[in-house]
Amino acid sequence: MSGFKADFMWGGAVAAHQLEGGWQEGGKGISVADVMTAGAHGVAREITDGVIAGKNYPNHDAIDFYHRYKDDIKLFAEMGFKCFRTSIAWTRIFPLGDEAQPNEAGLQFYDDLFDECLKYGIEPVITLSHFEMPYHLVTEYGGWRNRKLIDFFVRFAAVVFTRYQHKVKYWMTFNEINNQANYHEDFAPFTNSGLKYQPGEDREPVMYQAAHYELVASALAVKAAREINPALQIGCMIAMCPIYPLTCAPDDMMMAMNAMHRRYWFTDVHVRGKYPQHLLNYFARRGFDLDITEEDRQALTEGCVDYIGFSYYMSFATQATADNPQLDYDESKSLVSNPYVQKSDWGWQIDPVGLRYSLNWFWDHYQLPLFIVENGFGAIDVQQADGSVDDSYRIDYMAAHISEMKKAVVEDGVDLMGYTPWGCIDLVSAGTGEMKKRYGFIYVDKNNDGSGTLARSPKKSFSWYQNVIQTNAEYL
Ligand code: P53
Repeated sequence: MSGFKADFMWGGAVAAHQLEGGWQEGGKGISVADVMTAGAHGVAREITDGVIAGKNYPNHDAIDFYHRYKDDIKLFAEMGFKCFRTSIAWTRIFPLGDEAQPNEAGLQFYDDLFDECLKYGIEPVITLSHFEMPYHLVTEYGGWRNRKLIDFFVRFAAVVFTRYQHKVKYWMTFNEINNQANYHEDFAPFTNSGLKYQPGEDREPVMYQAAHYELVASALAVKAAREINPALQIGCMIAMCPIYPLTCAPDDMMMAMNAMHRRYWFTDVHVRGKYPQHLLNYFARRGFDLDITEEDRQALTEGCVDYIGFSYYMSFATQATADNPQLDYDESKSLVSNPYVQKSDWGWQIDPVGLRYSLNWFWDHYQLPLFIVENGFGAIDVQQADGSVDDSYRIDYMAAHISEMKKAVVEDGVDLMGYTPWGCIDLVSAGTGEMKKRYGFIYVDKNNDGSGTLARSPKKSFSWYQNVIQTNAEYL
């Protein structure tokens, strides 16, 4: 008896902009991902003003899934995937974002892609906005700081819900909507919300305003989905990095609690349809005067999500300091290294127990079905002359995480729908734009500089994961 339900959704996860390529094919418009150059660990990706000739934009061609998806899905089927999480590139459907009519070539592409999945009994799980909003909405409207984006997003959502309602049951609205809690850096505000800040601008209230419009848009999309087809299941998508206190000093504990409040209130609004009081009090203390209307509040209560999708890669730790008497959390300054866990080459803290803790945390707070829609180990893989890749470290990472996930289900009674490890085929890293930060069960011959044949080959983890799925993780 394995502990996972018989219909547990084992699969893999990707996002359109990180693997499709074909950035100008089929009438696709430019997305925010198309104006981000390649960076590295410790070197931020540059966000350019439009596409500038001569710069390296890794998402333009990515791993050419746009042309090779049939072969790739065949490999996913071989591993035994029950589901495949990807996103719909908004710019394939509405190239600029503000058009009245969708682009048929883009809609057709996803029809074909979903048909290919369904041919093998693989259920598509779809994110509507995964770091790839139309760039035109940034230049013309200022991104999500503009209320008009609500209508554009809801139009996009309604078009794809209507079109794919008989092919896709499980959806998520905004990928890792809470990354922007880290508003001091440029990456998350831009990828989440298309926000570019003026020098000296007070970033924090702008982030809260953009997130509010997104939460309203998400709620209206949920409402639209229910009207289109009540069988559709719409989730939110949260980046879960639980924040531990560095010590058991009471102030460290309070600091960790405040940090959790600041990073996870987004879930409260998605699930409960209203703002937590601690955040309203914080807005008042800071004097943030946000545009939140009575109509918005009503929309939020009518568009609560059906399940919680979340990513889990690592845990964080924090600590109270004398210069922060209110114990306010600032993600760019408040995190400390956890001495009890190891780190990946990119500094991500490896903490399988944190996954069990996170599952329990979500379940205790919200009592909604949970779906781990990303988890995995970004590492440098070395391909041998015979094409093989021994990624035993990835197997170790995943085995440890699946084993903790099993304890959460079997021992703690958490309701878990499925598990889709991130980057099931090597793809472009979101954070750094690198190819060499790999997550896949399938190696893709492509390098940071864009060279490589794009050939696919299974790594050691491929048959390992195949076995996990086949046995429903009975031996982990
Ligand atoms: P990369 C930060 C923290 C946790 C998850 O990330 C994050 C990020 C952003 O880098 O992103 C998610 O590629 C995201 C994926 C992304 C994946 O995690 O930076 O949903 O698009 O690729 C892994 O190693």
